[in-house]
Amino acid sequence: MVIPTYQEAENVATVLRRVRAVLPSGSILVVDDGSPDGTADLAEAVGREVGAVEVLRRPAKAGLGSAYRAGFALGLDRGHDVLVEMDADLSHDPADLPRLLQAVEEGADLAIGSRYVPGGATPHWPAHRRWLSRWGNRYAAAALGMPVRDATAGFRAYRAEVLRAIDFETTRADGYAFQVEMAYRVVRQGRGITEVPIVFSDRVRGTSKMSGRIVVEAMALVTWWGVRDRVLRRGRQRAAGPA
Ligand SMILES: Nc1nc2c(ncn2[C@@H]2O[C@H](COP(=O)(O)OP(=O)(O)O)[C@@H](O)[C@H]2O)c(=O)[nH]1
Ligand SMILES: [Mg+2]
Repeated sequence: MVIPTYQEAENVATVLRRVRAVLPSGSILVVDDGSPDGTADLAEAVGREVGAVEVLRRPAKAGLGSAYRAGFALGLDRGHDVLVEMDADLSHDPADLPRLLQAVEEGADLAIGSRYVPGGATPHWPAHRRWLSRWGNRYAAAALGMPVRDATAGFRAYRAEVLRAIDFETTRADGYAFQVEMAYRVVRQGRGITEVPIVFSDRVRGTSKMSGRIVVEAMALVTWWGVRDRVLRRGRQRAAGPA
C-alpha cells in the first residue's frame, strides 16, 4: 500500500492504525515529501508499533504523481502482486480496502474506489466542488472515449502486472491528471477496470494540497491527450488507405 503524505501529521497515525486493523499483514509504504510538520517521523514511530511500515523520505514536495511513481517503483521492486494507493487524510475509508482487493482477486486489473457509480457519494462536499469533480470526470470520459465514471479518484488497487504493462514511470502528470493518465493507459492496453462504490469523506484535519493549478493541469492534459490520440488515429487510418 502506498500512502503519499505532505503535511499530514494530524492524520498519519490514525490512518496507519486503521489500515493495519483491516490489513493485518500488508506492507505499507509512506512516501513523504519532507513535510516540515514531522509527518515522516510520526509515520516511522507508528510503523514500529503496527509493523511493516516503511517511510520513503524525499527531500521536497514534488507532487502526488511523482510520489506514486516512486512508491510503485519500490513496490514492484519488492515483488508485490497488488499495489494500492490511498490518501492519508482519511477521505478514503480503510474499511473499503477488502472490497477493492476483492475486485482485483475477481479479475480486475485496476479497481477504482468510485464516487460516481451507484452507491458512491461525496456527502460533505459543497455543490460547486461536487459539480467540478462530476463534470471534470464526464469531460475526461468523453474526451478520451473512456468508460470510467471516476477517473480522478485516488483510492485504487492495481494488479502489479498491469502497472508494468502501462509503463507508469513515463507518466508526467501530477495531481488529478495523474489518476486520469493512469486509468487511460490501462484502458488503452485493453485491460479491465472495475469501479467499486465508495463514500468519499472530506478531510477533517489538515488542509488540501490540491489547487486551481492542479485542476487546470488536468483539464489541459485531458484535452491534449484526446486531441492527440484522435489525430493520430485519423492519421493511421489515412495511411492505411480507404477501408
Ligand atoms: N508525497 C506527497 N504527497 C502529497 C503531495 N500532495 C498531496 N499529497 C498527499 O496526497 C493525498 C491527497 O492530497 P489532498 O491534499 O488531500 O488532495 P484532495 O483530497 O484532492 O484535496 C494526501 O495524502 C496528501 O498528503 C506531494 O506533493 N507529495
Ligand atoms: Mg484529500
